[in-house]
Formats: sequence, C-alpha cells, structure tokens
Amino acid sequence: AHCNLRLLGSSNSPVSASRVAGTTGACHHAGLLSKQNKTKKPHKLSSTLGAGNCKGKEKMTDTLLTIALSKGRIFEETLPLLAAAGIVPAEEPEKSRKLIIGTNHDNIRLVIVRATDVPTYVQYGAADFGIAGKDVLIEHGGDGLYQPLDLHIASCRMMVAVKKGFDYAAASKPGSRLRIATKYPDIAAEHFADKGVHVDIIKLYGSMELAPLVGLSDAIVDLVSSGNTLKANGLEAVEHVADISSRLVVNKAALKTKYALLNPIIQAFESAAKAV
Ligand code: PRT
Ligand code: MG
Repeated sequence: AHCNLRLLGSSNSPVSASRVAGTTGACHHAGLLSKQNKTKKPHKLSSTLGAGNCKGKEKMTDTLLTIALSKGRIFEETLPLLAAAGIVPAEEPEKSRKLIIGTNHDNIRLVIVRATDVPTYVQYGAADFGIAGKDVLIEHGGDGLYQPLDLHIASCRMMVAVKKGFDYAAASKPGSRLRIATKYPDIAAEHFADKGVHVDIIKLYGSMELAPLVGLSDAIVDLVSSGNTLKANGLEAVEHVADISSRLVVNKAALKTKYALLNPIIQAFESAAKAV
C-alpha cells in the first residue's frame, strides 16, 4: 500500500467562490435566510436581517459566508453556538471526508481545517470567520484578525509538566537552563523569559508527553484539561502558564463588507456563549 503525492489546483479562489455563490436572479438581500430551504422553519434572525424583504434594490454580491472550523472538540462545542445563530451543518465532519460542508443556508458553508490553520484561512479571507484556541492565536500572532469574543469553549490550561520525581523547583531557578519540548514555542519562550530561566526550545507537532520520558527534554509546555494524559504517561503538571479557551476570529475586511450578515451571527454567538 502506498499513496500518491499530487499537486492539486483549483480555480476556486475566495473571490471566484463568492461570485459562483451569487446565483443569478436570486434575491441577495443581506439575509441569512434569503436562499434558505423553504421547508425549514425560519429562524428569528431572519427578521433582524430583513430576510424575505428583498425588493430587488439592495443587491449584495458578497453574500457567501465561509466559516473555518477544526474537527473534534472545537467543532462539537461550536455546534450549539451555530444553532443559536440558526445555522445547522448538513454533515458531520467526523463522518465525512468532505472539507467543505454545506449548511441549512445556501449562502453559508463550513471549511474543515486543522486547528492551527484556522487563523490563516481567516487572515487571508479564504474564510470570513472561524473559531480558534487562544493557544493557536497567540502563536499565529493575530495579523488581519478581529477577535471580538471569548466563546468560553474548549477550555483548558497551558501548563509546564515534567516526569514525576523531577525536581522542577531546583531546575527552574532564575539563571538556570532548561530544555523544553512544545508545540507552542512563542508562549513557552515568553513564560520562561519572564521567570529569568534560559531555555532551549524543541518544537514538536504532537505527543509532547513523550519528550521527557525519552530524554528529549526536561519539561514540556502543553495543554491540560482532565490531566489524564499526563497521568497515563507518568508526568505531572508543575506550573501554570495560561488559561486557554477558544475565540471567535473574524477577517477584518469581511467585517466591513459583510457586516449585515456577520453582525447578527456575532450577536447570537455572544448571547449563547454567555448562557453557557
Ligand atoms: O489533534 P490535532 O493534532 O488534529 O490538532 P489539535 O491538537 O491542534 O486540535 P484539537 O482539536 O485537539 O484542539 C483544538 C483546540 O482545543 C486547541 O487549540 C485548544 O485550544 C483546545 N483544547 C482544549 C485542547 C485541549 N483542551 C486538550 N486537552 N487541545 C488539546 N488538548 C490535548 C493536549 O495537547 C494533550 O495532548 O489533550 C491532551 C490532554 O488532555 P487531558 O484531558 O488528558 O488533560
Ligand atoms: Mg489534538
């Protein structure tokens, strides 16, 4: 069994995609539900947006909304927020191999990307908005992103962890030197700089817990939620670095050009996030 690496091209740039979506003759008033499946019950947002009140005057070309989400915990915890905004995905990304998933609105689609890639898709306008962990956003830097809301989902803690029995207090005195394995080099570097500890950072892409066990590093900087992964690998958390949760990130240009579409969704997310 072997796989082929191929260069795949597509003419579906974000710009052409939005043009394609603007089907001719349809009413493109700034309404989420302007092209909604008629059998579906209209959501209350439709009145806010004035859907169904198209008089043919305000024709919007930019009616396609693309939302970047990652599979797994963020997707699951985002579903209720999407539902609060009247958006229901047509498929479950875990069960589908599709990377573009439609919703109950013809003009709203989801793109399924790696958690670390969400800010990049939104930054370049390939997605109008998305949801990303604060961990990912700090490492990305936030260029081109408007971050209006902490959604309080996918919450966890960024921690320093070591092999059980390792004397971290002695090893992390100001002026000492530590080897740190992490997926988050910027966050780790800043944390240890603040403590006055010199660090050699080893960037990893996964299974950080292994590094101290095989002598690759003295400690790791990683996310912890239940603590079960650390425990199962004979590690212990020894220092808090940051509290992490996921944020809504919006493309700055889209916020202006698609404000009428985006604002009600942001509002709905805000109320739903508060209610949790
Ligand atoms: O998993 P994959 O490599 O595909 O991508 P990813 O890890 O970037 O994505 P995903 O879906 O696992 O995480 C997306 C976001 O969820 C992260 O960017 C965080 O903001 C947030 N989040 C919340 C977490 C966790 N909790 C979490 N526990 N992300 C990862 N973990 C991992 C952690 O790295 C460790 O390996 O889960 C393990 C620890 O979990 P416990 O419960 O055993 O402590
Ligand atoms: Mg993961």
